[in-house]
Amino acid sequence: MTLKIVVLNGPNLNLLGQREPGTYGSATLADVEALCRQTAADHGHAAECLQSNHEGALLDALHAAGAAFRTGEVAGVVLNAGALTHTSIALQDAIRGVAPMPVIEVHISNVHAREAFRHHSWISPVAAGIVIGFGIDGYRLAVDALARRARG
Ligand code: CA2
Repeated sequence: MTLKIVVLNGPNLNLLGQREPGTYGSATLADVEALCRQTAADHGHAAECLQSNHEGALLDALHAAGAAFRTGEVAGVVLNAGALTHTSIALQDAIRGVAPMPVIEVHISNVHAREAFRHHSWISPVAAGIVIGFGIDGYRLAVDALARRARG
């Protein structure tokens, strides 16, 4: 059965590939989304991708994914919440609110090798898994993990 894998990217990730290549690499958001679509397709699934610079849009997308998870249409969510990772209790509440839908937290850079304010995540305690520091390949690993998990 074809399932949807929802890929959510938060604030400023639309700038990928345009600035700070030393930290985030040279791939663009379009490259990330193409990688997710291809990885999902390799498993017979479909990636649905959204990037937003607005916290509320990410909350709405999580709620919508949770409703579709309950009807068996969605396998789970890959979430790179950007800097909201370090600030947003609302995102933690939303992920709790859609449990048991699996949400995999992704970070392109190794946040633990960076500034101390990036070391804490409000998402990690409620994430099904965390992929950190593998560049954009982390998205492939996360989509792959959700597809394998859905297989049971
Ligand atoms: O490493 C990651 O994926 C981050 O989630 C990226 C966030 C950062 O705040 C987190 O601590 C770690 C930043 C996303 C902004 O991306 C940019 C890309 C290119 C140029 C400027 C920002």
